[in-house]
Amino acid sequence: MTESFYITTAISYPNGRPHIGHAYEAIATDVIARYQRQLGRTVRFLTGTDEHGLKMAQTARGRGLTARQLADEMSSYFKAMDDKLSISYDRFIRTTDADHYAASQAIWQAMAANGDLYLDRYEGWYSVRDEAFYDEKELVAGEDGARLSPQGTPVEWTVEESWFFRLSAYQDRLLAHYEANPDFVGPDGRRNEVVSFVRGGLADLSVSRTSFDWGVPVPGSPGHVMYVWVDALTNYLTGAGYPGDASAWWPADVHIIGKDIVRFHAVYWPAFLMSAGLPLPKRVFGHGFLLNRGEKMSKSVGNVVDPIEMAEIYGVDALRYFLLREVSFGQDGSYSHEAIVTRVNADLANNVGNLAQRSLSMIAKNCDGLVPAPGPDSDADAALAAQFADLVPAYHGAMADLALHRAAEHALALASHLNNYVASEQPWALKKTDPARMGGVLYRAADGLRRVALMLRPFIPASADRLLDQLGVATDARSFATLDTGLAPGNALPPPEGVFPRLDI
Ligand code: ME8
Repeated sequence: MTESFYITTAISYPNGRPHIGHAYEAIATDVIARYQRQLGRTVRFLTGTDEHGLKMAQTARGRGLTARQLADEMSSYFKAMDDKLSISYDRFIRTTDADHYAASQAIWQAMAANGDLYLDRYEGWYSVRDEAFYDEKELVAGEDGARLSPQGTPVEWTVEESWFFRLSAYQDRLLAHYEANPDFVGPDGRRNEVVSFVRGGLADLSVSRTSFDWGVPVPGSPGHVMYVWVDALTNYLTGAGYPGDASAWWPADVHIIGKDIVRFHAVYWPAFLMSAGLPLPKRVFGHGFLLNRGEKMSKSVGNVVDPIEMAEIYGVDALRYFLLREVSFGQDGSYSHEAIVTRVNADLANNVGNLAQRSLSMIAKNCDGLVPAPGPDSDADAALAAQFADLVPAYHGAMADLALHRAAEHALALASHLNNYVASEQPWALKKTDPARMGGVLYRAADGLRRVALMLRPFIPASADRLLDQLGVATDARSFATLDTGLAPGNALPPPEGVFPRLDI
């Protein structure tokens, strides 16, 4: 049996079209999923849309639609974005799916059976934009003196009968869990925020609403629908087969989410799971926000850039590569047209593309298109091998730490070393003097390119596969298990063609 790996994105609110922040999260998660598959693991990758709640109900009303109609329309754009961006999800879940209602009601009943739910009256501040309840002490003053959530969104005073979850009872168990599992929340800065939030004391959480009906009905409590975050978080269990046998996938290996929703995933979610007697996810990782030239984007500000349009302008792999290489995973990052063009041209067109161009066209011209024989190692060859011996483990280490930008950087460093190797070994000058050595140099360049392509494949799947096609690597020989299985001398290669077009400024 191969080891399994279960990975999820946040599920997005389909109250508008997807923006580049949604694309960023989907791509990052996809890179990890593809990497794990390439390691030989059996991966389940879940993504989808979070369709209930007041925000959806209000947006729909504003557009003269039912919430269901709005969700149907917008959810299809999220799925189309994923398909456009080569997101290799195994299921696109919608929280309006029938099995998700069953899972949400089952976890509710498990929490109730554990004595953690009670009926009371909620009086407090609610932000529809964040779908979150806030304490008075968390609020900040807006420019006109109005109360705003810590995220800067409007809040309204809410009074209604509500079911409560006994979150206060979980403070010690949560703190013990963070202590015993230092990797549970990442990156470290987020973990510290979570720990100090929980140390500050936890109030019980309002977990049902009666003022609207767009949600999962609370079992046995007519008029109550679940607070949207209860059903939203449960999507991860639905995707694993809960309330049936979920053990093939659950607990999840990692939830990839944005930094603004770490509290929901690292405090509420583990408490719900503890209450229901279910194992906790192994890791919650909060990535940073993507800013347009340093400015936060949002649907209300109106500076949203359509990720599908961007993929059409730059190319899917170029966009994927840029976002993952340019932004330190876990930190905020900025993008601009100039930054994309500069990065893609330097790394893909000039570095990897140049290496492919040089090595493959010389093999086509000077070796009859056949993979040459490596011949004995020179000192330069040993130095090149030493660089691989350093950087390949560094790449895997960075991937394991979710330092995705660093993993890409290591792969690119190898491409640079290979270009330098070709430049100093000058195979073109060896053509007349030492054709066997020319073949040896080209062999090492091409085989190095093969390894770089395998390492970049999670980031730029289509382009890496085209490189591997040109290197004559069989489609079933593209896992990391084959990394050290060199190209077979004598194998005939297809005519080379450019894979990384240079972008125009
Ligand atoms: O939060 N840059 O949905 P959502 C990077 N439904 N990531 C961003 C971003 C940006 N500018 N803007 C948003 C929700 N995100 C809930 C999640 S999960 C059980 C429920 C990220 O559509 C955001 O942090 O507002 C979140 O991880 C995801 O996009 C969906 O955001």
